[in-house]
Amino acid sequence: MLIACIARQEDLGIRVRSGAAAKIRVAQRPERYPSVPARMPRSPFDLEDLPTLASSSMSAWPVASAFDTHSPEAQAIARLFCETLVVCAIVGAVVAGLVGYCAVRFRARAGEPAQTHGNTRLEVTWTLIPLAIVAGLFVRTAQTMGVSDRPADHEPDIVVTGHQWWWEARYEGGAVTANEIHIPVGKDLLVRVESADVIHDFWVPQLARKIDAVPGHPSSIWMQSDAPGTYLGACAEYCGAQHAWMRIVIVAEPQPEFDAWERHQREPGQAPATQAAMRGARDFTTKTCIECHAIGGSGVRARVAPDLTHLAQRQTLGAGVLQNTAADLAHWLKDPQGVKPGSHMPDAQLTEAEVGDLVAYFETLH
Ligand code: HEC
Ligand SMILES: [Cu+2]
Repeated sequence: MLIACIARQEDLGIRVRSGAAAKIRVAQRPERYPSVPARMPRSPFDLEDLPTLASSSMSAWPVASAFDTHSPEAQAIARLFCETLVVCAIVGAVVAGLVGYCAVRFRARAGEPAQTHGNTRLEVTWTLIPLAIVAGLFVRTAQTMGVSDRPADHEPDIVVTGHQWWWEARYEGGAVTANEIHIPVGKDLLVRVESADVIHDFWVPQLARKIDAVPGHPSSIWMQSDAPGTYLGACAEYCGAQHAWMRIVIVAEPQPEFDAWERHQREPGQAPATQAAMRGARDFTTKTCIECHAIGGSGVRARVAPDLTHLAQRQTLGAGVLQNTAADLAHWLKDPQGVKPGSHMPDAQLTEAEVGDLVAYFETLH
């Protein structure tokens, strides 16, 4: 199956490399596929076109494993999965064994075999055993849900909203951020998950269960982390062109550090200090950016795009497609549609100088 799958990908000209940081790379297209015109936006995986992506995108980050759990919720789910797998493996082995046994024991022989009609004891046995297995799994599932899926009992600590193709996070205290969500270690947080457009799915496998973000129907999950660290998640429900670049970074830190971070997030954006940054701040208000983006303290309240008030503190741009460096930021501003084709960030046709000024301004937004 796996080999067939890899063979198929090779057939399509996609080379698969192994290892933790495996990346899928589009190699030469076979003749029978029409070649893509040079100017057409391509996938971010097309590393030849976008050399800076190769080194900086989050595809180089190891994908989090659902078995490397860091919260009681995730641990309960992983344990239930393993138990179910073991039970199913035993059932599979027993059934395969019996099929093999019967195939040999009752194979075709000369003459008419003895005819039997029903065996009550056997039939009761093979009804009761599966019933007991299913009942057992039901009880374990209900117990697991008691840990991972408790009902909400207070107002959410964080409201996470899925957008095509990024995540907005609003904290109870008023802090707002995008794609990178800080949490205090060891605290069980109630997260309300909403959607601004289509169905997304918020999934940080190491910390919590999966939950759909359904438009008009908020859902809640409990999420916590037992150790400081960075936990990666992703959108787990196909939601359009850039579904693959809808990553989540959860930064779990000790309570005092989290409190300082949250307090800082509530502060207005830093005023530009240099000439370039001042020009950048002006461009931000004159080049349509303020129609979509908010920078706290500048009187702008737009909510359709990531809040940029403390952009410089975040690790990634475009929900993981780039890292937040000056070079990648310039790349994004120059060509958002080349970096993330289909993204709702329009190409503002900025000049080199405008891009430089905006980068200078954004770099001050700590
Ligand atoms: C029509 C709405 C819209 C306008 C206008 C707009 N943007 Fe955006 N911008 C977006 C969206 C949506 C995203 C998120 C894209 C994604 O990750 O898919 C984004 C992302 C960004 C990011 C990355 C933020 C992050 O945290 O990942 C920066 C920086 C940015 N825009 C700057 C600008 C600047 C500068 C302008 C003006 C020249 C501008 N934007 C104009 C919608 C807009
Ligand atoms: Cu998605």
